Amino acid sequence: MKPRDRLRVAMQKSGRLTEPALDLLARCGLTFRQSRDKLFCFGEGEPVDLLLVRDDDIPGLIAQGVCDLGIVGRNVLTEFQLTAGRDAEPLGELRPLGFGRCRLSIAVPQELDYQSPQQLQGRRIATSYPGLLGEWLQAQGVEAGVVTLAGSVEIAPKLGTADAICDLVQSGGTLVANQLREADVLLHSEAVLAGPQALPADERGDLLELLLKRLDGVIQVRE
Ligand code: PRT
Ligand code: ZN
Repeated sequence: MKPRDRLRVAMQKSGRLTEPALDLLARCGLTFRQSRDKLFCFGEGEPVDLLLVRDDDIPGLIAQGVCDLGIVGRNVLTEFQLTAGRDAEPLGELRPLGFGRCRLSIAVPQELDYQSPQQLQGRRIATSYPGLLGEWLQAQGVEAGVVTLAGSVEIAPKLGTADAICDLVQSGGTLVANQLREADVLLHSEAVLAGPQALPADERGDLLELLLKRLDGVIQVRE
């Protein structure tokens, strides 16, 4: 990658993390001129630009060096770290950001008397997080079939394509609406600032330090 003198931050274009992420950046004193295609936003005050993308693409964009930082759910970042392969640039969680809180949980049909993960032995579990689920099953010593679905995971038990699911839960309303209940928590998640483990060696390193300092100030005021 060529040395750059502007920092590029990837964030979700449209979704749960968009408004709180923009709000956080504004509190850090960053303002942006929105471009017409709304994919790239030029930073007006500081040399920090935004790339607006799908949340799932954020870790890959950082790993490829297209962006320097990203605001993304820990669930998406960790799944990338587990599934990207050994050659991918290792990413780190630079700061937890305190919004977008949820958990990645196993949920089972309401009538199932769930006592332990061992009851999942030989069952099929639908998820969009095969990496995180696979790691957890292995840690529990459970062998189960992992059915990877891109979305609408919660209807898999009703359709008969899975016996249980592993999905994000916030209020629990979606589970109740689908006659499921939360049985075990795999990961507590929130939005995080993700970045490479090593600071860029050009001006972006100084900018990143400045941004982290402001972020810490903003987060402290909130707490
Ligand atoms: O288009 P793009 O791919 O960018 O968006 P997306 O649809 O993949 O993501 P989005 O906006 O739904 O979520 C972005 C991030 O917000 C997630 O990766 C999580 O880190 C975080 N987050 C916080 C959540 C939730 N809460 C949440 N409740 N993401 C999803 N949900 C879904 C969940 O999948 C389930 O369908 O909401 C439902 C459960 O909510 P409750 O309140 O009924 O329990
Ligand atoms: Zn997504």
